[in-house]
Amino acid sequence: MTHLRIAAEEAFALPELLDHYRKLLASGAPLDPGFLSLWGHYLGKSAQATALVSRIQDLGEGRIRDMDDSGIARQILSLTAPGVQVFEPATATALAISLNDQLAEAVRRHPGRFAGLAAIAPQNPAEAARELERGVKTLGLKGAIINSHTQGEYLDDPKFWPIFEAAEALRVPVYIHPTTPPPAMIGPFAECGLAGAIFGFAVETGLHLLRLITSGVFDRFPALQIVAGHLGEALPFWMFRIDFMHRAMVANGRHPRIGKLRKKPSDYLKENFYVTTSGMAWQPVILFAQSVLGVDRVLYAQDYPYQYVPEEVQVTDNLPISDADKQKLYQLNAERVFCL
Ligand code: 1DF
Ligand code: MN
Repeated sequence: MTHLRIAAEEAFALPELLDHYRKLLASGAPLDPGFLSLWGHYLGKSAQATALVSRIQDLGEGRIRDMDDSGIARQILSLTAPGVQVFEPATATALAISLNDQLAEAVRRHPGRFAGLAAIAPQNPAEAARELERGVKTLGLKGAIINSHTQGEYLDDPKFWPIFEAAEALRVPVYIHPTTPPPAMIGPFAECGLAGAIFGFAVETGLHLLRLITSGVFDRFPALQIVAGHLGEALPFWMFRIDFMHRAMVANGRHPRIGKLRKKPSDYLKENFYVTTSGMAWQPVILFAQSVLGVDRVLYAQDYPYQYVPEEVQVTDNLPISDADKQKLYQLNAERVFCL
């Protein structure tokens, strides 16, 4: 059986965003060291950086050729990290609107090959909620992309909850994609070169996802669905201990912000999260995630163009699972969560 493969965490950037990044890098203002480590590198002169920056801006024939070469029928496109989240609120909000318009245009040109998530600027939560609604209702986008923390702030802060309220009402998911740790966290990662996709991304984003659970976001928004990459940023591996320690901390009142929840932390992970295989083309961990979250909660992603390996789908094609479960992984789970 040949599968229709949908890839759910596929990055793009556009000249307008990269121009803003260049301006920020050249501004002489104190820069987030994580941002500098990402875009100081990619907008530099190395051949690897130039090739990536060329691929990431292609929303047409070049990208479709790469998809054909790697067996991908359709990409769910999302604005690359850190999106618009590093700018001041007015700039970020306006930029998100413009980039979403351009994304929707690319999807209209290639409706069978692309779908997209709306970029939003959590810096202005009310405007972010409004842009998510416009993105879904007017532009036909399929959810929101948020590249983890926004200038050191996390979405468990109730000031951001208008975004979750909108997502829940629109019945669309929020994809929480990694970025580098914020200034208060990055030091010990950056000094040894581990702040990026190699490890720092997952630590920071896993923390972010867990904060959503322990702060009670899903008791307030029980229908909210979060999509996380990299097989849940290691949270599935931690579930037993998190449940155990959460129970103990609630019982002994050890911290004011670890309080009683309606369910166990692992229950929210199973009921309010989808995880994708982005960057994790490795059978043991995919099978592990399926075994603890269920085959309906794990979907395929490639992490194009950052982790573009043309023959990579062989790994998932060869998983020792039924064709029916493989179709869930490649196609049906994505169609359900993104309402394709
Ligand atoms: C990297 C990887 C950078 C991913 C990303 O955003 C990113 C990287 C700037 O390797 O530097 O999204 N990724 O998701 O694999
Ligand atoms: Mn990614």
